[in-house]
Amino acid sequence: MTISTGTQAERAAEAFQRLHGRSPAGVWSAPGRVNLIGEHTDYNNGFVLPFAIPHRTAVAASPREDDTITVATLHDNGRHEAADPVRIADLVPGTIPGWPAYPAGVAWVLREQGFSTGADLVIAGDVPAGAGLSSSHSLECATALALLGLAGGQASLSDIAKWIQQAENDFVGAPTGLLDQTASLCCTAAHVLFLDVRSGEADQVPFDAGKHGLEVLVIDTRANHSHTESGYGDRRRGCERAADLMGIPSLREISFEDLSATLEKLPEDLRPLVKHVVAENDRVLRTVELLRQDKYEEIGPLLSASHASLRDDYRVSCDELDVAAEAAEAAGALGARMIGGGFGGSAIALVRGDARAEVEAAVTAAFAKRSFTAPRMFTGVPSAGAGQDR
Ligand code: GAF
Repeated sequence: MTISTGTQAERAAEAFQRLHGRSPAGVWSAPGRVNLIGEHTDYNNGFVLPFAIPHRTAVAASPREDDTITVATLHDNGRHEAADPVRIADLVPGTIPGWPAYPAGVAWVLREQGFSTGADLVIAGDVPAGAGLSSSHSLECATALALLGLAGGQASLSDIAKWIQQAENDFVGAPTGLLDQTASLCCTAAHVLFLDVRSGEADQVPFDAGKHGLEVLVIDTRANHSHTESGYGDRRRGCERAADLMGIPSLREISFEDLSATLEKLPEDLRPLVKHVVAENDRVLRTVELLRQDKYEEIGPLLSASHASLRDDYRVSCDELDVAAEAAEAAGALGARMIGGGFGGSAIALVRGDARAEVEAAVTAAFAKRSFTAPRMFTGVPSAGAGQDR
């Protein structure tokens, strides 16, 4: 995986200096995430268990006198790409295509919240795009902190997360939940974040796989994914229809004990969706319990059960994700699963440190055998959440 020289904050600050001929007023950055378990549960008011990865997006920023936002992003080859400048007053949902929609959406939602500052923004990051590791949310979180910082605005992290969700849903047009931005904003090093989306309660659970001789191997399958396409929204609407039919606010209200009885009352096409969500919530609770008891190896089967459920019931996996999970397990991983929205992106495998090389080789060989693009792998180390770098 490419990691550019220097921290992303340094790269962003240097590029800002080059482009604008002055130092930025500040630099803010936010990480991508891995979700250990709890997939497609967030928009059902359920449980998630993410950690932040070391890969980050940094935004160097300075205020402007007018209400214009300029954005430039730095590529790995050192070149930059500038978006068309936009006036904050003119921002309208659905009108900006491609990556500039993310920072523009944040400026739009902050305007709606009463925080409006024209700004020059320069972005540098190493969260792989389209890899299901939340590169777009890391950009949105860093942008939100930068614009709020320039405006002198104060807001709680949970409010900022909800605003970013609104920007993503209404401005960008991706019907995503709260998992990614909450992870990027609230995760801390050496912990997984146990978030109950219904209550908003978040608990930092210590997570040190290394202490147990284990690693979370992240496998970027290089099969690109996108949440603006219909697969994600279809699943979300199916869940909402099931909750409506049951006369409940969300699928979170269904307990694991009541699952079988509930499924009988639902039309056949909705049953697999409900089964996945209710069982996945239960798997998150069991994972947290095992981690608290220091029984790390025992979470392996829960990860694999999550993958099977996402593949067979929720049907959001794809060949590359299945091959990654199967090859990792066949080579000795204790458990493996796709992460994020699916239809591409990344998987994780829980591996013993001494089996890592074998697992990596097996996944690489399985991909070559199927003529898939070679995967990229790195160890997922729970890292710091978003903040101001300078
Ligand atoms: C994507 C979305 F952005 C999240 O909100 C979440 O629904 C996830 O897919 C699936 O758990 O990352």
